[in-house]
Amino acid sequence: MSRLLTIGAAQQGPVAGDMPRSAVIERLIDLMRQGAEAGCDLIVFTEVALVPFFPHWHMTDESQIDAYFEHEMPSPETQPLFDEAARLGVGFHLGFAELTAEEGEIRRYNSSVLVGADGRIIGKYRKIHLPGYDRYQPGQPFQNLEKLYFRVGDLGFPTWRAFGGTVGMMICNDRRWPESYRMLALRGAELIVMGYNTPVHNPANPASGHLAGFHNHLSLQAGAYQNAVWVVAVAKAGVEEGVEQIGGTCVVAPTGQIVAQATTLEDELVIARCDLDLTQRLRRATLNFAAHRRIEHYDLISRRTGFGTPEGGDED
Ligand code: ING
Repeated sequence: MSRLLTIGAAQQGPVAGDMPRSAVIERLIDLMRQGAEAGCDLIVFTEVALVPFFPHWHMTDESQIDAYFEHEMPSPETQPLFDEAARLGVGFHLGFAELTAEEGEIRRYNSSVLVGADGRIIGKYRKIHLPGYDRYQPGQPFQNLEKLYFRVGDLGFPTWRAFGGTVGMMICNDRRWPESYRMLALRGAELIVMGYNTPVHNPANPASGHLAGFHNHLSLQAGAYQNAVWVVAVAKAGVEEGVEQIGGTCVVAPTGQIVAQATTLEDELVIARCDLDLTQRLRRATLNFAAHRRIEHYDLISRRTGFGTPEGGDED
């Protein structure tokens, strides 16, 4: 029996700095309606979907910074998206900048929520791998100040039973770290959903711009194949507030194959029918962790030679 899930990866074009949240929500509702008409069970929106990716510029005024955060989810401004999901009977994933008061202090995270077809929140994730810097970088064409504006996520890599399978989330830079996929796979994830804001130009490695799209798909395909998991990754694409971002929104099968991908840098719905049972077939064969994976043997060599030194290498 196949557990088929029709997923809409809702790539988003740029969000202009003066675009009100209500206008962005209208764009998301339009993409959600397209998906519902096409029979989608789940719509995946991108990272920090409601505002421009503000870590790309330096701010010091706290009220200016906090205007980019959601102080509650849903809020009166985002509630229409939740209401439309319930009306259409479609679940969704949404990335947003989260501002919360916890343990007597204000905390800010790069977060995402998974929402059921009834419009109720199933789970939340907070981005763990924050790239970039915690202070202004002089001389750069744009910044990446996620370490300045966000705290490291404190929820780990949870998974939830939802949409007929087991679902997990990660966010953007998490996809470049194999541990993100492995932790979710070890917790049973059959589907991983995420958004990303990825500039073409990486100021930290200026010679890599032509590889931005390749490294995006490489990370996603490797993670999907090496963990036998469906991966849906959604871009905020195009030139947003002067920063050119890659598109490449795609759905990757547990075999590592890209089964659907975006062709534009604008709002574009990419649809794929995903058989969640394919993950189980692969995990009973090549990727059978119990039968083939031997973590108790991985560090035998390094224990003999000292961690990180080649076998027979001279101890310092
Ligand atoms: N953006 C980028 C990403 O990981 C980046 C940051 C770009 C890191 C290019 C390394 C190379 O896709 C976010 N938001 O994490």
